[in-house]
Amino acid sequence: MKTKTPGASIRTGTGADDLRQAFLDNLVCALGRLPSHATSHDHYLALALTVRDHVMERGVKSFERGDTQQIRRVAYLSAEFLPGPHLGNHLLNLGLTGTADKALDGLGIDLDQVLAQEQEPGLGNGGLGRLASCYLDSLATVGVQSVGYGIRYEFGIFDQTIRDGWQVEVTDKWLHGGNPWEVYRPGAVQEVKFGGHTEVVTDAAGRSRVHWVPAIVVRGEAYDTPISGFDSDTCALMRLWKSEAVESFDFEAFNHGDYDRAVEQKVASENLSKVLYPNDELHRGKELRLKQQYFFTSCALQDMLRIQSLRGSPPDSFHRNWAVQLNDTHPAIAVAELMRLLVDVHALEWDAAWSVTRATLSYTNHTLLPEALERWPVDMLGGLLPRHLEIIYEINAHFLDEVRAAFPGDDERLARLSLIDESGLRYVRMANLACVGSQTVNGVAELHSELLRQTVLVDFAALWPDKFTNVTNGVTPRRFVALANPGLGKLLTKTAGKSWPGDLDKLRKIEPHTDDPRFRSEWREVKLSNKRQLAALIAERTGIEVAPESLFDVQVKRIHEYKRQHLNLLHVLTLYLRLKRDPKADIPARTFIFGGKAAPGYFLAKRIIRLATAASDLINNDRDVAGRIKVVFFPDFNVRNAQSIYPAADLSEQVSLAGMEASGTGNMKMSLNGALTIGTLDGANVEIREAVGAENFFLFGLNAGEVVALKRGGYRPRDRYDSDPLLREVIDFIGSGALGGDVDLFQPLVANLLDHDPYLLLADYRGYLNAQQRVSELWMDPEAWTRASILNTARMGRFSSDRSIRDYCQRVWNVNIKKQKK
Ligand code: 6GP
Repeated sequence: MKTKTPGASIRTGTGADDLRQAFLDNLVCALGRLPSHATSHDHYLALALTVRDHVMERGVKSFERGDTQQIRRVAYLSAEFLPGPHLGNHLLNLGLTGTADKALDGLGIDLDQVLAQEQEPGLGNGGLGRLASCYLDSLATVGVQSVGYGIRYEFGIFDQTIRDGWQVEVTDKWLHGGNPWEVYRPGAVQEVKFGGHTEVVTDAAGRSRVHWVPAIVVRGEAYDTPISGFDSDTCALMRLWKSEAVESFDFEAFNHGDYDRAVEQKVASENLSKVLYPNDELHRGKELRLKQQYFFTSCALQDMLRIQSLRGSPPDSFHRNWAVQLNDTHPAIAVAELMRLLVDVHALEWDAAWSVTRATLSYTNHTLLPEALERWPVDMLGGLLPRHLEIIYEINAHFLDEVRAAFPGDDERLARLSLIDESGLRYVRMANLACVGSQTVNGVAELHSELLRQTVLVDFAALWPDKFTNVTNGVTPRRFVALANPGLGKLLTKTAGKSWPGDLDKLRKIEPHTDDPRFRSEWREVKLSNKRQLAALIAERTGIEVAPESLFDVQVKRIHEYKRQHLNLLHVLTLYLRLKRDPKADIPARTFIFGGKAAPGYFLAKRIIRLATAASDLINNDRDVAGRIKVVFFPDFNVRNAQSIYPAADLSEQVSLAGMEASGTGNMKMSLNGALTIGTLDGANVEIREAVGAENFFLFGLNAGEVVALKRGGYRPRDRYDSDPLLREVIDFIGSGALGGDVDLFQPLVANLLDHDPYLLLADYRGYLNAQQRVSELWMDPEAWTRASILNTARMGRFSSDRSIRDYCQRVWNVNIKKQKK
């Protein structure tokens, strides 16, 4: 019998008394804790369970609506998610922050202390995973039915500590204190096969079918985390898969006393979802990584088929039930897996299945870095997924026929487009597979999408120009402004009304106040207060005292040569040397703040961290500098720490070499919080500069075209060094042993810059110094600086992830947005 979900239940009353009662009930009944004995962590768990009830209720109702209305749902397949702490964000979205504060206050409990207890799920490396989480937030907010499918890694990204100036990786333990947000779904278990061989069999209708006889089968168990939307009755679901053995142990081996073998299978199966791979080169060609990708992709597609069959919808209408987004190529095996499920399991004919597949999938590319383009050795893929290799070959055969028809006699083009790289050891090219199997292909900023069409995917763009589009990234203003920067949030609400978090173009309304001296001074007050808070946190985490009145110059992101943290450090050290030479130099006080993790196996990135910490030690303790510049390496940059750092930034460093950063999203978060950007024409910087106005952005450096031309013409970094005394001085200083006390320490960095400089730091050095000089000059005029800061925030509305999601709905998913108000 079908029953309707009930209305508001007694557990989800929204008054302070209701919340307090539910909180106490959870403390006692769900956690078994006496209020008098409960710790802050118990309080966190009890409040989380209380808030979860509210989110769940909305989730169930919105899911039911999706079923009755047969709405096309969006499935966002992503190997990474970085949601950040949930509790504060849910309270904000539900409009319950004040109520919860009051409810706890009545019990003598401090909400902030409770919020501080949450361990964030670090299930991603950086930009790509955080974007996935911003998108779930926005999907829920704009009212799109959606599921984010991924992996429930037992160990996420490592925690970073700094010891003797070096990054030390510490195991992440996000699940140790229990995870109150997730719900295990026994009804959604899936089986995933690996290895073995295929056979041709005759089915009941007398047709031949391919049957895959696997060597092993693994269970995928679903864990659901609801993601609330801002002022919305729709919830998104993050459904993460955990791998388990089908059988706990092998009884036969057990009975023969072979205990190791008895549990071998179990251990191997569970290893699948054990750990997130850091995004360095080491994962290339790692079999376990391919297993992870197939594991979650297969679980997701099988789950989608299961859900649609509950709606009574047949497999050949899969594309009408689901729009599936491939977040980079990590889930690209979906192309072959969906074909396998439709043809082998659900008995569709090849052509029909292919139409369905292509009408379902779309692919987003997130990087042009050649080393990040995934390809799997044919033998490895065929060994793990024998049926998929057959399917890939068949897709390729059809596809290459199409290419031959379009470009007769062009064998080189054929070789480039082929799903199989045959130039040496044979590989399956995952980006090619994703392009062929998708309806739409997009990059993540205008420049990036353009470069995709001109370089990495140029042959696909020639073949199918209409397949290509752009969706510029966005960020959620809920977490990154309203939650992270309540001071600014209040001022924005006072000036622009309360709807801005759900309608970010409303920020335009503050623009007329730009020249109001009172508004400016309130604006400065908010920033200063954020900087005081960050200064306190910096003192707590690093022992370094910084002046809140100084210019906070911030570069926080993954450490990578192309992002050029070392260019920033060249500037820092140039300033330092200038101050040493000329203690009276007119340099306004600055605090340089760095943060970010280096992939554990990335040698030069780790040296760059060491250079930052060495500069920090030297400069902060030099009496001649007397605190005029300070350098901080803020350890363990993650979502929670980011929320403390972005609101305090005056200057946002976005200095990647043009053509390398697909989009960037930290650039958006800081500008939205009133920081001015110093940056190159790279990724979304181009569009941010257009939006905020060129006069409110410090531009420098080569553009993408000039980079290509310079490299083609034979770039010689040593010539730059020879011809620029300032540059020579700073590079010699780094190599001198004055930093870190060891002459050899930075030789690899110096040699890299002088002999290769693949990211053209030396070419951009002068332009960067000049732009930094302009920064200092503007900073010395606080009124002008404040004006530019206000305009940055006012004009960033289009970088809300809500806009990105609307773009996807229109250009990619063909999904209507009907926001239902509560
Ligand atoms: C990142 C890009 O480097 C960054 O520019 C972009 O903003 C972000 O994706 C979101 O689109 N890429 C990755 O993190 C990655 O792993 C394979 O790409």
